[in-house]
Amino acid sequence: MTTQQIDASLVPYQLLNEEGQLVGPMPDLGPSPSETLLGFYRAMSQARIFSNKIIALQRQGRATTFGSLLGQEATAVGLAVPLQPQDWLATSYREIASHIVKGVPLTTLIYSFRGFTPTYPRETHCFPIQIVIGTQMLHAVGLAMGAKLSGDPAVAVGVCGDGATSEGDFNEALNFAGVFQAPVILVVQNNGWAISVPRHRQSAAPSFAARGLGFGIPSHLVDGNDILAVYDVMLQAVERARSGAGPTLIETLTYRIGAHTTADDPTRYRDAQEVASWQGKDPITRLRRLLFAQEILTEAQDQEMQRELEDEINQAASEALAMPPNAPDAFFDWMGEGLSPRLQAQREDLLHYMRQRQDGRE
Ligand SMILES: Cc1ncc(C[n+]2csc(CCOP(=O)(O)OP(=O)(O)O)c2C)c(N)n1
Ligand SMILES: [Mg+2]
Repeated sequence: MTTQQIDASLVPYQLLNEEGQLVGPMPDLGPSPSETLLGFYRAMSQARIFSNKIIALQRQGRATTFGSLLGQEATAVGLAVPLQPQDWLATSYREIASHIVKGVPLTTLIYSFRGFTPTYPRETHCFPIQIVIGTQMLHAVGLAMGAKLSGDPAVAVGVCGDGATSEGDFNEALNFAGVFQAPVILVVQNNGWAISVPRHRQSAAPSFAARGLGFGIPSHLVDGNDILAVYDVMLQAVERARSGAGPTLIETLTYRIGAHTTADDPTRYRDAQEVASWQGKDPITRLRRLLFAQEILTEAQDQEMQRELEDEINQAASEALAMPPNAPDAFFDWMGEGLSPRLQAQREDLLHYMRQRQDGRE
């Protein structure tokens, strides 16, 4: 199926159904399709183990508040795989798996969830998670425009949630991207909820993808629990942007299986049956079924892979927990190439405040 045939209607584009059966042509998986599929499966499994690990660390008082990734692994991995090293990624807190695919080390991520300045390697072209809802969509459009104006072949990707679409920033980002034909892909990860606010409170539009059309942006509604569909649509959108054909909006329809964050209790506002019905659409189970049916993976190999991933994450956690805290003003060093006079003054204010507190204790 080509981009033109995929539309923003109410039927999400799907290639791998809930039973793990192919219902459309396999997308272009490169020279070793089996390896690529195993890579998808590995990255999604890793994201789930990572999420469970940080939640466990938070419960032990060793990590900060954390938003569960459970159930949303296909979107996060599928959107990141088609990106090249020079491409920019600006996401919310729900796309840690995209950051891992983009090359951010596990130790750096875990360290940041201890509450310290995230020291993402510059060459990953990946911004640390954005907590201020929706702003990263503007950042992505700005990065894309910067690339376009300087003749750099990079594209940019901005990812936000369904709740973020009600922010002015989201609408400004779409409008600017459409008018100036920014080489950007804007992804709405629609997981049904914005903390306790259900999706129908965000927009009366039939889909978030449908809203893109009003901005003159080609838009697609995709099954967000189907990694093949997310990857396929993203691959085409990245090629479009890189060829100078402009922006794309993608809505990935998924579901937040876990709590909003470790500070939330979703049993107070949502129906257990709704959660159970989405558990039956699990993105990892779906791909596992396909891999087993195509004899790309066996039960024993799967268990071995899961063990290796657990070991890798436990090892990274031990390293991250042993790292000394960076200075509270370190985040100024990661804001950009040098500091503006205003930011420099803010840094000095912070240092002054910290000295005063220190003096007060002595
Ligand atoms: C500008 C702003 N307003 C409010 C909040 C508080 N807040 C944190 S998460 C959240 C809900 C976001 O929902 P959604 O965009 O659907 O993302 P999800 O958490 O479901 O991935 C809100 C309102 C915030 N972080 N930033
Ligand atoms: Mg949401």
